[in-house]
Amino acid sequence: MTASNLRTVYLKDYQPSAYLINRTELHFHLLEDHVIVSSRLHLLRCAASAQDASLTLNGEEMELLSVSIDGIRLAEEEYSVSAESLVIHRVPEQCVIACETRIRPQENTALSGLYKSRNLFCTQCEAEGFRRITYYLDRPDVMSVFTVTIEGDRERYPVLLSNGNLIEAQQLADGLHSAVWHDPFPKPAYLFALVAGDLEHVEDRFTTMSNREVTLRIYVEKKDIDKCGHAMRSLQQAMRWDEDIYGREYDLDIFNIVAVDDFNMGAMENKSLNIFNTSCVLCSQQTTTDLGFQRVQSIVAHEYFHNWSGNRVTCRDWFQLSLKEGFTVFRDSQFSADVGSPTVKRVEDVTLLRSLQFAEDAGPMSHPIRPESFIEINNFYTATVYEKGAEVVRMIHTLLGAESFRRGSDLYFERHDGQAVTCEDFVLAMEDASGVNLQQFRRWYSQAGTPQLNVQDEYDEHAKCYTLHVEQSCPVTPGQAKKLPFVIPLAMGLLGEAGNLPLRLRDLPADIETSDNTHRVLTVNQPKQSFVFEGVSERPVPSLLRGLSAPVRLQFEYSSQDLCALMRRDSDGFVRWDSAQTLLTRIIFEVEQQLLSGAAVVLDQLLIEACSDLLRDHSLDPAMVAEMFRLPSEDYLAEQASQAGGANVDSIHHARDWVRSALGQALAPLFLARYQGLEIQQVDAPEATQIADRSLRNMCLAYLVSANVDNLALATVQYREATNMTDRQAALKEIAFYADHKLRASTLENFHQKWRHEALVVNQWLQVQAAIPDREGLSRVKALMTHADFELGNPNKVRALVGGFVNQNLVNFHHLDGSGYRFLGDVVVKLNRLNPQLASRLLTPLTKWQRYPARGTLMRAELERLSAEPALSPDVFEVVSKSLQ
Ligand code: B3K
Ligand code: ZN
Repeated sequence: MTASNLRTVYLKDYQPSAYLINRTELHFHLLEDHVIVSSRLHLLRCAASAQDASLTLNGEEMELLSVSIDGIRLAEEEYSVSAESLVIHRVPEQCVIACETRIRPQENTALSGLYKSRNLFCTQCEAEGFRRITYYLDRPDVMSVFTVTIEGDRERYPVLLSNGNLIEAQQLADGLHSAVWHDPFPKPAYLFALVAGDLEHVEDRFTTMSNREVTLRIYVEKKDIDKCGHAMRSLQQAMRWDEDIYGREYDLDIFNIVAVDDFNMGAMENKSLNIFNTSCVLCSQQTTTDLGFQRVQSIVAHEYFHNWSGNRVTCRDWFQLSLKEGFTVFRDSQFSADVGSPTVKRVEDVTLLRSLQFAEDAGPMSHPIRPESFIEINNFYTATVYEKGAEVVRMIHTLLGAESFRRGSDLYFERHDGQAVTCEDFVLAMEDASGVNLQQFRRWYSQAGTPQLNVQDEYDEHAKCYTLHVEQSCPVTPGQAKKLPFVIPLAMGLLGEAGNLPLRLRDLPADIETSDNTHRVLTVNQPKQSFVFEGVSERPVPSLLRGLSAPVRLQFEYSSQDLCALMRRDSDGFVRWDSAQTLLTRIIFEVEQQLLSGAAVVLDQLLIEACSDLLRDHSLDPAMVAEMFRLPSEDYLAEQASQAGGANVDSIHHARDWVRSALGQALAPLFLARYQGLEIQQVDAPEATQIADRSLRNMCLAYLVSANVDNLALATVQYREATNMTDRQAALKEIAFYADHKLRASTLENFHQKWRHEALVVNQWLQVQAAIPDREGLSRVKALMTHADFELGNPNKVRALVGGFVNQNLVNFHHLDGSGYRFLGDVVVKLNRLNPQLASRLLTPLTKWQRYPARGTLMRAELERLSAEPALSPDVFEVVSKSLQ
């Protein structure tokens, strides 16, 4: 693919399809070096386009064996085939088009369409993978009822699965067998799935709210059959939750999940046949960290929730992707908050949003949650579409309130069941059900960039009046020079000496009452606005943007004392954490300056005191204490620094290390006391209290080791005696980062020996090593790429090792000799041929060249080198060319 034959697709060009496919019949004959696919498409021309009788079907990477209309084979001059389509010149208004094609899943390294993951046939069709299976109208607004027959070798592929219900299974001659699946729900091709292989399954049941019995199955390789319990429980929990909170019931008698090793992302919501990356299903205390368990729970729920938000109501076109993804991420984070700790969940989500999405919004790929154009849609499964999309739905929830929001979602599902719709339809349903006008709010869908809120305050002691002056702005983003004001819900409170103050807002209609009179949500919708509070008896510290009530950056001149006050005493748990983060970030930057200028460096006494109180207070949730001690990542710090002019990775790294070590030293006895005091009982599956205790305990360990390498003795004992992967991996990381060469090598070797048969644990082993920030960083990664356990064809391994290096090992990736950039460029060149989606995702760190003044030229040079590569995939081409603009 070269730039010349790449096409940009625009939202403004959307046209409804000229044809419908009411029914789709597929037959797959699975063979060892290819697959024969026969299709029968029941086609109907829409009246509006009756003048043109030609039909263009999408199709890539396949060999057409025959095509017929209503049983009559077409002659060669009646159709034309290109690398991307099959054009049939004359098609009757209603007919059955039948195609026979040959595809080669065994050679499909892009993992899009039908491919082989080891001995397993499986599919990934979203966004445009179905066109690599057969010629089709591969667009989400063409919805069809599918009947699928799969025929294959009985021994090699005893399990044959597709969407919907199994309606027939047959033993055939020559060791073959077949299965016929029928899905009664019309669906777009991107939700089609097929699996064939030698799998075992666990089975359980769910009784729906209207008393229907649903069979639930999780299919995995035999060796993993004991690792499915957590995913199964999560599925049942999610099904119940969706009934309770959204009134959504499951609609078929069977729901299957299949785990595959080679998968481009986490999981896929195919109708009744979800396909998952093994990393998002399999769990055991021995092999999976607590974070891993939580990830499985939320992804199982996410994919299940898509059954309504995505499948029953789907997207009209791919520009509307956030319609299903933003909404479903919002739903899965509500679920995780409900079944766990809401504040911890919010902290995790905000951390992700700020480090990934804010960075994306500030970079060359910045786009609104509903993009206006793309070259390759796979490049738009982004933090913006997913995470910012979820924030936009969250703001609607805040503005409407839970009850009206539920009425809005009921109306949306009822109005659009079985349809392919737009973001506009979603907003309209919310407006219609609530009576709230969202006209100006809609700008969140069309304007890119992270808005900035500048807040100043003023206190009139005499009049007891406190005023917040709020100003909003939004930076220029590619193609969008001018922005109009957003609607920004600003959740807030005011903190006084004895706690949060009651709020009396001047000009607020008397009838608006909130249950908590110390908490309000202000609506910011002008470029500049002032909010006046009356009867404020003392000068308060404002507690702003509680829960990150909008995806914006907040600027307020807090003193360190203010931040400590909020951190200790605000009633809002999120603001307490956020104030700690702001303070830590500020201190790291101060230390960075002191280290650079050679000035004496001392740790702020205020911070030490506030942190020591946190450690002493046993009434606090240990998970929150751990979060408050978690230093902002180097990547996030670099992003913050770039907002203020530019980032220096090396000095950020040293300053962050210095702060951790100084804080560790200042509070060593307290860290040790908490470390030793948190004795954790081992049970089968991790419970919330255990997870919380473990996270604080391992945070204490990290500070202790930073303070004094002698404390590695604690890590060594913990590594040896750990009864679960969370503790073992935490200890391993400390040893890998800080131990001498001998201890590091022997521990890593021991870990590998013990776990080399568990692919997912080997990935953790690769990832830990990829992130070690010592001088040998890059050579270690290069050596590991030749290790027998590394495979470039397996996305999990590439993400662990190469992704771990370029995203987490900043000092090595950004080495001033350019070797890190060259390394990434070389990997991307190889992957560009094998797996373009993966290649283009790995490139993200190079796109941030504007952040690093001293390195920008080198980073750009690597992008230039890539842009000169022949045969760039559309995926890589789009990211490289937009980054160089
Ligand atoms: N919908 C899929 C993502 C598909 C990505 C295609 N490149 C998983 C999810 O978001 O649930
Ligand atoms: Zn999704």
